[in-house]
Amino acid sequence: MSQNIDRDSLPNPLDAEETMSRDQIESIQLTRLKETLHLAYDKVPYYKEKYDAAGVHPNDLKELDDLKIFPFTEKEDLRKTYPFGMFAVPQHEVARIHASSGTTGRATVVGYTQQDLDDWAKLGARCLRLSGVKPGWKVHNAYGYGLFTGGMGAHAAAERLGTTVIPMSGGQTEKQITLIKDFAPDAILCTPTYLLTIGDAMQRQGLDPRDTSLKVAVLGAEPWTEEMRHELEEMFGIDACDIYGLSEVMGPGVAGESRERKDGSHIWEDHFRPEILDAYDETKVLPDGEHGELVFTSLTKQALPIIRYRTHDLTRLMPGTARPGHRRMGRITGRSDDMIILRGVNLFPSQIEELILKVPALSAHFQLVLTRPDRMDQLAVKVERRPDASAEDVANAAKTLAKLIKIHVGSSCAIDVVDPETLERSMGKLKRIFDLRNS
Ligand code: DLL
Repeated sequence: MSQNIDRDSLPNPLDAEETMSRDQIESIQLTRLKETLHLAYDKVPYYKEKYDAAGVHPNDLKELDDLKIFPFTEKEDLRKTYPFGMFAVPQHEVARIHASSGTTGRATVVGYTQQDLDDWAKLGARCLRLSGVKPGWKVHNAYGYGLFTGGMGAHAAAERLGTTVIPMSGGQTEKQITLIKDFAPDAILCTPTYLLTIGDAMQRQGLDPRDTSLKVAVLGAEPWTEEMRHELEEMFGIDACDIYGLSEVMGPGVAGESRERKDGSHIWEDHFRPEILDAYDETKVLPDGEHGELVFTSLTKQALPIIRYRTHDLTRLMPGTARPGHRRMGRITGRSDDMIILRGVNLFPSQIEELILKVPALSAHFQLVLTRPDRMDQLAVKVERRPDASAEDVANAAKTLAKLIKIHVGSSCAIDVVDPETLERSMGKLKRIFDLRNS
């Protein structure tokens, strides 16, 4: 390459909205919320019918708090109107379509105008910048390209920031490693469990992941814990930051985390209005700090305005820090549809991940297997031992983990410590729960 310059000298200005005060943000939110409600009501018959049936009208919104009188939108609404029934613009104005396959039922289809794509890239770029990625850096993108929003969403974000993007996509782990060695990227974008897969595969090849050029990883698309952050940071000698998003609301980039603070992801509130619902009573909107289900309303989207969309992700809202006008979300502790109810006790895979990583002989590769022998639900935690753990370490580890789960989660379960490399590896979003109760 000819003439390399000092990359730190490249301009990297914040968007004006990133530094706005809370009052300024809320004033923008109110204006945009009114516009969005009118757009949905006027252009999407499904919204009109729903609002007429509920006896509400966009003009009923006088202040931000009035949002709570409007009905929710669910994934099911998008399924019912499959494929394009909730689009608010004619098809020729839709510049791109993505879809999420979901595990059950029809795919949900989402669309973007050119302006939507532009906003998406801008917000994704804000996230990467906040996570320490700089213009001029090389960015290895291992989110899957295609209908999934991860690949193309992260790609556009990295391009917008002014980085050199390596559009590797997910899978082909050996090739990922070759490119990381040869192209020497500064940052990697992928799911946390896929970064673990890459790190493991490097170690198997006799490479130390700490020797790569990587400085930052921006990880999301699935729940992960502080313990997993620590694991990956130690393994690669990097800073690992969170990025959050979902296709129905936009894709990756709805919220992003600061490299310096690592204190949760800032939601870009000039484009989205978040709410937290009581997980047991959906009519109750909870105050900041309280834990419940995250709900989003888009404020600028043209092709697919989405009002009070129930994410089923469980978290809480906290005041902004690195970007004080924009609130942060805590880690997603689980999805309400990923919750296992085991003999009356609720538990999430992330709770088990947290406990497994407290036991030194156990690795972060685990699965939860549910069965129902004799009509009694049973949970087995299958977890790989670390390669250097002795037989004695393993025996103790199983007992320790069972005890930790009993104390912290409140249920008994079987622990099956298996050899390294025996559980299926993640290539993107990892499936952790295997429910064999009805098979
Ligand atoms: O996963 C978008 C995305 C791609 C986000 C790449 C970040 C990075 P969906 O396939 O529609 O979109 O899945 C959305 O994934 O409701 C959460 O349950 C989960 N999720 C996404 N980001 C995070 C995160 C993309 N940072 C669903 N932490 C969401 C925890 C996450 N869960």
